[in-house]
Amino acid sequence: MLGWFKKKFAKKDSLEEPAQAPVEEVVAQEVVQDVEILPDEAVAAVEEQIEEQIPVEVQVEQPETAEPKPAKIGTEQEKPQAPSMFRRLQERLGKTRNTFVHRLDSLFLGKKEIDQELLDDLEEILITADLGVATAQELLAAARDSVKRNELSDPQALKGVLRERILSFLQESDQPAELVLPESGPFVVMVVGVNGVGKTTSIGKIAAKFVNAGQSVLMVAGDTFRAAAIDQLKIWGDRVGVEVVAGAPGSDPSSVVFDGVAQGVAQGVDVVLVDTAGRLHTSVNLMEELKKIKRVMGKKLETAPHEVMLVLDATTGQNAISQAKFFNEAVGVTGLTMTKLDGTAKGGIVANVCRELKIPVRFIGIGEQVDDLRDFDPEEFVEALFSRDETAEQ
Ligand SMILES: Nc1nc2c(ncn2[C@@H]2O[C@H](COP(=O)(O)OP(=O)(O)OP(=O)(O)O)[C@@H](O)[C@H]2O)c(=O)[nH]1
Ligand SMILES: [Mg+2]
Repeated sequence: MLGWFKKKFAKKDSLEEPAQAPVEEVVAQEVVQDVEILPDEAVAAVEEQIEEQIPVEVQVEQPETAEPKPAKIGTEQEKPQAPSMFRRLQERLGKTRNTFVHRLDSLFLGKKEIDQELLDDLEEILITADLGVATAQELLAAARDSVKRNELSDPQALKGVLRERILSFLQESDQPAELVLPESGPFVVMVVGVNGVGKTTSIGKIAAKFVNAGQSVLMVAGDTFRAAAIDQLKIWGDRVGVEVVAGAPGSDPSSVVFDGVAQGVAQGVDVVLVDTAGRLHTSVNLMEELKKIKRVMGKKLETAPHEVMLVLDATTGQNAISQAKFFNEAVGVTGLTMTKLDGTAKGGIVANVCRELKIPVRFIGIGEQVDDLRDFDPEEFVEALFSRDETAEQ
């Protein structure tokens, strides 16, 4: 099943070819510089719960794939010869493919039967790919079962079993789009997550998706903690042609969000995307602030937010699970965006997150360009992970 974006909004055309990418180097640099170290005293509640698990330093690993020079939106610049969307996904998942699927292939190569040694090696590969211990055990149990029941003797067939199981984990957390989208009025998405995971960038990319699909969008700069955070969202607003509601740096985020939702309702926009801080002043509890923001937007529009989207950085591996549990407890997470899958060999975390949390993954980030945020499609994801390279080249 497809997520709400692809089901309801995506124009068919926009799924075939990537939109023009407006990421300007100067902005990318600014964003990188803008990432700060999480102060020890800050986000006290987060630290209490997931101490030593939050990434204290954001490492922006550059994808290895050479990218065509991005074009700006609204310019006549020729579109680069983009590889197919699927091929690109496959390329960007390259690190995970190398440490997971390619290792599986080497493991099975020349093996005629499934023995204990093979299962032990398999376990190690599954855990290295960050599928998580429990998920890995479940996959192994499924494999052992099949072997016991004599359904499996060929190691290559075992790969098929793993693939099916992983797909079922990804599909388990999926849900119909209708459960999320409002019957009328703006669709309000509150975006949360610890610092540096890619909230603001993802909001910009999601805004671009809606704009491409012909929807009217408003973005709200609910991260008032740093002036640079407001500027960053405004830059995205300029790029994708979307208005940004912002207050003065240091102003009360809840009141900015209230005003933003009010403006969205008054203007009758289709979508309101609310950015929030990943950290706050030392004296302020982030989770309490987020709860307040959520409450306050509900005062303006009773059903809002329709989606509390947690952004998780795939490079943080298993910490993503703890973060999700913590945010879920505080503000009730209804959808996930997994960013930076291009920068990690641990892409198995997506399956682990789906299995552990049962919260649907809406989008995956596979790079820094505007079209590098992909609607999450479990079947496409599994296919991109498991298929042979030459399949993509056909
Ligand atoms: N390679 C890669 N980089 C990404 C992806 N998503 C976001 N980034 C980069 O991650 C960095 C942090 O992104 P932001 O959007 O500023 O993160 P944030 O969560 O808003 O951070 P705070 O506002 O500080 O809490 C930026 O350099 C982004 O370009 C992705 O999918 N892949
Ligand atoms: Mg931000």
